[in-house]
Amino acid sequence: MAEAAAPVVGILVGSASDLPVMEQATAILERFEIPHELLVISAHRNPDSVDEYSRTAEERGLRVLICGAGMAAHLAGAVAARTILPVIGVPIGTKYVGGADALYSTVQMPRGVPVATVAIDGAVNAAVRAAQVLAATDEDVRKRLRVFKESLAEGLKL
Ligand code: RP5
Repeated sequence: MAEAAAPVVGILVGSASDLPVMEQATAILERFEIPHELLVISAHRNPDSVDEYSRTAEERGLRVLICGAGMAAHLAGAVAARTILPVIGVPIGTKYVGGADALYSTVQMPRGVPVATVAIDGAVNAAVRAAQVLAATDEDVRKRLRVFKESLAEGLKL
């Protein structure tokens, strides 16, 4: 049996309660046939694991990281502080303050440490953005993005 390809996109979520949103990102990556992994790992509850994951992500072959968290959403920023890989942040909307807490926590990064932040609950766009990053050096992903774009014009429901 052929071995599964090593993941090039890492999806991190701050809590299992974020999974219903963040699994939309895995669905898009599967559509683009991009090998990925998904971990529940919290900047606040598992800080040492976040540290280890972020510092070793590049040498393990990961090329883009997507981080989704809600409320005091520090996951994407904590990861971005520890890697040169591009980090895409997904602020998760919770029942409090309409998700503005997570949006501001994710997007308001200091100079030199960017987190490319999508809309509240924007896991689909995070995955599309990750595919666009990989497409810079992967013609197959470029082709799939073109097909995806055409299917949007034809009314694809996401
Ligand atoms: C954040 O707090 C998580 O990302 C989640 O969105 C929110 C609530 O987490 P739980 O208390 O449901 O685990 O850290």
